[in-house]
Amino acid sequence: MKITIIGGGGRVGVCSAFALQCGAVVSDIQLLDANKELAEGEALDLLHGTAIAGDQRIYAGDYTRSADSDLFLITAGLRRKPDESRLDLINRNVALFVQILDSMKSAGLKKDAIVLVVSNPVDILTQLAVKRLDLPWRRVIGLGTMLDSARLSSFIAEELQLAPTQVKATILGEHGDSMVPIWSSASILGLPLAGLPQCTTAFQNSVFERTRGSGAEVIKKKGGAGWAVALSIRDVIHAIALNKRCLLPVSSLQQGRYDIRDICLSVPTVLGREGIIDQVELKLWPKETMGLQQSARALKETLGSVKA
Ligand code: 2OP
Repeated sequence: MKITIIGGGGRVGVCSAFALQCGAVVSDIQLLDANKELAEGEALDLLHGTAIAGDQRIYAGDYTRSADSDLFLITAGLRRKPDESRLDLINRNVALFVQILDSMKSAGLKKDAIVLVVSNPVDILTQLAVKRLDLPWRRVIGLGTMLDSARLSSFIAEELQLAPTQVKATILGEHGDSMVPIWSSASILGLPLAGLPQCTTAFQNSVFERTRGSGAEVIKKKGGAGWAVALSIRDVIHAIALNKRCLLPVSSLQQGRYDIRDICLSVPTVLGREGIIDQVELKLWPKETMGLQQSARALKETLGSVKA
């Protein structure tokens, strides 16, 4: 499976390339970046490790070499300033994102190509991609709340001194301020997390607030996310490459689950080789469903102000 990373010279793009190299599932990783020299340097550095990591082809390229890509990973974009919300970022990123989509189209895409959007605000840009790429909505996916769910699970494990891989806490909705923690299904060893005495409402609120603010926290401390977002991206790409049919909280154009439609946000979504197989309306607490619908309203309001 050939992956072309648009923004491949940037932090998220490079970390994703490294995560995919270590995962040794995809066959080709092409780095595209406005800074050609940087993309070439990163591709060279990664190439040096192919004799150790696995038999993959890793190279810097350009749009003319991307028409045969099975999956386009779009990580290019300007980063938020620490005090800037993702949605504020939108107008600074829309022009760049539209240019990327148009370059992909003019270079040509395979009819079964899949696009994974990471650039922020990811839900809005995913919707833009559906609109402009003339691809079936099932082939355009946003990273959505994958990273938020990983952050929440990791913070819970750290605070409660549990094994992080055994903590399953999901966030749905917007990858942004209106994201919704799904405590009704949070579990450890498949058992309700709420059963732990330390997992009080106060604990839940504080660990969620930390999660919601951690994108900005990482930006403030080191300029932007890289490692955990790359692992989230790797999991989505491997779910597609290996036709896993697993359920992930990724963003896509809603078709009516939870009574939400015509906006991109994250609901439980079955992923396989053809992209989105299904969106699943798993039962939530009433306040969680309302939170999801509020998230949809917030995103629709913003979408209305986007000039593209
Ligand atoms: C974050 O939350 C990159 O949007 C991503 O850090």
